[in-house]
Amino acid sequence: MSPFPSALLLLSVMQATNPETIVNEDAQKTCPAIACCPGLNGFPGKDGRDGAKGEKGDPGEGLRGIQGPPGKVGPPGPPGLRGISGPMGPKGDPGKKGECDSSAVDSKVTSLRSELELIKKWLYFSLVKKVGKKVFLSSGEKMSFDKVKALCASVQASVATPRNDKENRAIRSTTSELAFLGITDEVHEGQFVDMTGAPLHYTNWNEHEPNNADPGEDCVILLSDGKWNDIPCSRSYMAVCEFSE
Ligand code: FUC
Ligand code: CA
Repeated sequence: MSPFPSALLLLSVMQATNPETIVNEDAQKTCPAIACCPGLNGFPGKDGRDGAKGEKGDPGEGLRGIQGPPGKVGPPGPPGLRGISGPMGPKGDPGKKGECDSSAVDSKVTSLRSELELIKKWLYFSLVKKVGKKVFLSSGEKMSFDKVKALCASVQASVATPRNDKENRAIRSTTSELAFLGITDEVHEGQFVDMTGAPLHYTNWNEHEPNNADPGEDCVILLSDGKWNDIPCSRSYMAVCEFSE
């Protein structure tokens, strides 16, 4: 606040308390008494309201404080990928010998064997043909040669392959349909072999066969009279498998 109003106030007070001692030439000329003097200034008013907030100042130049303590531990993440299997453990101790009645087991095995033999005899009545230790059985379904191979392999058998007239007739009698034999010349055209790749010692080709008439006649079927014809392997014929007893 300027000091001027305070000095003016002091002068005014002095004039008011002792008017005769104060020489004021202007006042004497124009106003003879106190009543003519200019009014006195009042006391300063109250402080005004706070002004608007100023802009953020520049960062201070003092030294930076030390780093605060670490924050709280966050929530656990999702589970990771399964790890690789560990090495195989050591072999375990031998188990204790089971307590069982061996004579009861023996008699059960004997009864199961005789029941199995009986069931085989029932099968031999029609579906299954047995020659020596070989058994031929038709699935009753027609399919490509690859599927016949897969089907026979799935029952631990192979595609029926006659080694003599008796076996050829047995295979023929398992079905009234034309059936694939386990014989092909897929590897070397004209060189028919069995399923192990061995050359044939027995054949029963029809007249003028094998003729590879349809290029790619690499498989063989058993005709209704028991003779053989080469045909394409992709065609569907009856599946007949052979089992060794
Ligand atoms: C004979 C056979 C062929 C085919 C054709 C219709 O030529 O050799 O394989 O079956 O007939
Ligand atoms: Ca042919």
